[in-house]
Amino acid sequence: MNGHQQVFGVAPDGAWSAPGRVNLIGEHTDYNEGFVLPLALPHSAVATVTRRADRVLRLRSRDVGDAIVELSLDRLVPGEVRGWAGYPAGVAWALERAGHRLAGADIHFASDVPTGAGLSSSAALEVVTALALSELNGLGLTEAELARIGQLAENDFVGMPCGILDQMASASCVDGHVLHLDTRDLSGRQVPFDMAAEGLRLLVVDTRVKHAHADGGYGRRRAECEAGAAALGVPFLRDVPFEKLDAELARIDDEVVRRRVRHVVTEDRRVARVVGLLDAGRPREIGPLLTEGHLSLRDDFEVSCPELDLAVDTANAAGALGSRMTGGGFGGSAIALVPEESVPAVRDAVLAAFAGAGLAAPRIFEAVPSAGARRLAV
Ligand code: GAF
Repeated sequence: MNGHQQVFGVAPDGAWSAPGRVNLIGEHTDYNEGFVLPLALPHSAVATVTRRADRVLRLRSRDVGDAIVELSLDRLVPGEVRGWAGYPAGVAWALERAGHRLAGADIHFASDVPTGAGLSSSAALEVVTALALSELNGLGLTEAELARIGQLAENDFVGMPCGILDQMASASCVDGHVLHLDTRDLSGRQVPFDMAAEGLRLLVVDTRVKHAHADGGYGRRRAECEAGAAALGVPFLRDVPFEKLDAELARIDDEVVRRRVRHVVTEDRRVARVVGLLDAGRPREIGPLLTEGHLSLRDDFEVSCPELDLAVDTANAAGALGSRMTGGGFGGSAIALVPEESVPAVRDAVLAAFAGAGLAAPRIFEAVPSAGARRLAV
């Protein structure tokens, strides 16, 4: 399967898959212990794995050429495995650090999650590796434990200070649903999101841009949120009550921190309102909340960029019910909730707007809420 036998000369013991995601709403709330509402994409990373008798890890990706990355489980050092292999190697490292003793493995990856697009291609690699190694080593990890291992790999092995949104989405989503997740205790509820029944489509516009300051900007936003929580004397911004927001904001001297706080607190509120509308069977009405979330990310949190704003403004003007950037920002993708009959008009308008602005054509596709990580039949 997927070239595993040709590359490693042995048949795989099994195959596993983990998807990328889009976040319907709830952005930059996860590291504030707030709420998120992701759905898994049909795009996923597939890993075929053969267990080895030694402590060698051999990693190969169909998507990045022929090289096999060979590592020892006894000598995994944070920061020393560059590029895509850092994610699976980091997962092995995180599992061992959590006290699990792993057997070596030959792992072959094939992913169709667009990379660098803010669609969690890294989390897909992490979660598929964690699930495969958990099952092959009899660890029996829960979805939340798999996600935590992926996050630990990314935070402490790769060095990206992400929250838990992407890994939980990849590990736990269910097809036809969005996951209403409380990132404080990782309790969640699957909320039905049957767009087709309502004549709706969720379009993803991958702008194909990633601005250079993305990682530094993300870390700075985290620090500003921590400063906001400290100024208000709460452990996390999730603990600031929406009802008292104006009074709380008045207690913050720093104008930038004040806006960061306002985004996070209002975003948690928007997640609750979107869930309320979905539960009430009124998905069309979430559109304005999506757009409101985008404006908050653009103006208060300052993580949008001209390409994302162009995608959002153009989609809305061409008939979308609402649109927003999704994921960390500074480039990457936007989503647009579009009535079926307006899909061609929105697509054409966005393509024309990018061409008119002298930008490369964005990749536009439909996000169908899909299944989370699972074992595949080989
Ligand atoms: C990135 C991070 F990896 C997530 O943890 C989350 O913070 C997101 O940006 C913003 O909501 O995808």
